[in-house]
Amino acid sequence: MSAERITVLIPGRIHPRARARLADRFELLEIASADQPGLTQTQAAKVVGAAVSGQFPASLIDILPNLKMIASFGVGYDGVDVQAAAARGIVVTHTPDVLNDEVADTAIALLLNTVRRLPAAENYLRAGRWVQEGSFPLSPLSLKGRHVGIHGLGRIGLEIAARLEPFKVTISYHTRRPRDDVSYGYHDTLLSLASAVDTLISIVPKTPETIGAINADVLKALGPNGVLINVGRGTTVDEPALIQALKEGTIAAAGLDVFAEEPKVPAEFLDLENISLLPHVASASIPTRNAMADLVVDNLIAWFDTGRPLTPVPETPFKA
Ligand code: A2R
Repeated sequence: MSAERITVLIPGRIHPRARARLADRFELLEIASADQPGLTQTQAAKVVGAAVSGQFPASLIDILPNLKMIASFGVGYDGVDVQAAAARGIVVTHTPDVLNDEVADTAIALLLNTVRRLPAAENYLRAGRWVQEGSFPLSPLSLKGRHVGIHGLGRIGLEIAARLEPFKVTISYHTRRPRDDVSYGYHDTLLSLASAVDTLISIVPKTPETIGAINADVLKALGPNGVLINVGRGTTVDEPALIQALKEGTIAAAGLDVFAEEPKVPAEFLDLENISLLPHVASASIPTRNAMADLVVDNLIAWFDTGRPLTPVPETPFKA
């Protein structure tokens, strides 16, 4: 199939490098919002591929009779209705692996920031308080001797574990199925993992099962020396339960890069000193986001040139 005259829909904004490369190769149809596409029937009928960073609901899939492929930006693809796509035989791709190192690096940075209160220490220096008030207070917590539980030991979780090893912490994990290629201790429930460890790092996708999984019981099990780090999806954490746990000392501290309703962050988090907050930047370096953008485009090109997508999601596997 020639790629030259294929129309690719872009609902909302996408990385500029992805847009520029797509414009070189395809006819682009850009709409402001997936919710209110405002397409004529003729326009909708021309759309064969799509590139998206964010939401691609079933309501949009339904009005595109000739759609064959949706290339989603990011490893998590919870914004795309993959069940609706799969039911129509539409392939969905995502951008796994190219962001593993960046996200794992950020997870370790956020862990150290949270445990050692390094952002607060820098703010203290910048505010001139070192000169006026003397040394920054000692951090109540240390990474030394901790037992870290990883919630989700997939592509990124494994890289986080590898980076933790030189810190001489003990490592355990919870996934639905144990891995046979690691020697870390396995727990078949999240509650069991949280009871065994004092530090929990979450890196799981947003699914019906993971929504609210880190709840009041899990936080209680983590305990008063407990530290929670979330670099996966904000919806995994019951945010009101976490706010209460941080206020009452049920756990010691938390570090979050992700939130349930981004970019909104609950105001109570901002008032707490025992939390370190980042605006969903785990993969947000120029080189890594460029690699993700390239994989979006390369998936579309590969699919239309060879009929074979590079990185389909498990729900829409490639079938020859
Ligand atoms: O449960 P398993 O054996 O399929 O292991 C996966 C685990 N996982 C879960 N663990 C506990 N309870 C669940 N309900 C559950 N669902 C999934 O999460 C696996 O170890 C891990 C996901 O790994 P990957 O599919 O390789 O994803 P990757 O590339 O590490 O990214 C993780 C997530 C993305 O979906 C984005 O939402 C976020 O990180 O950036």
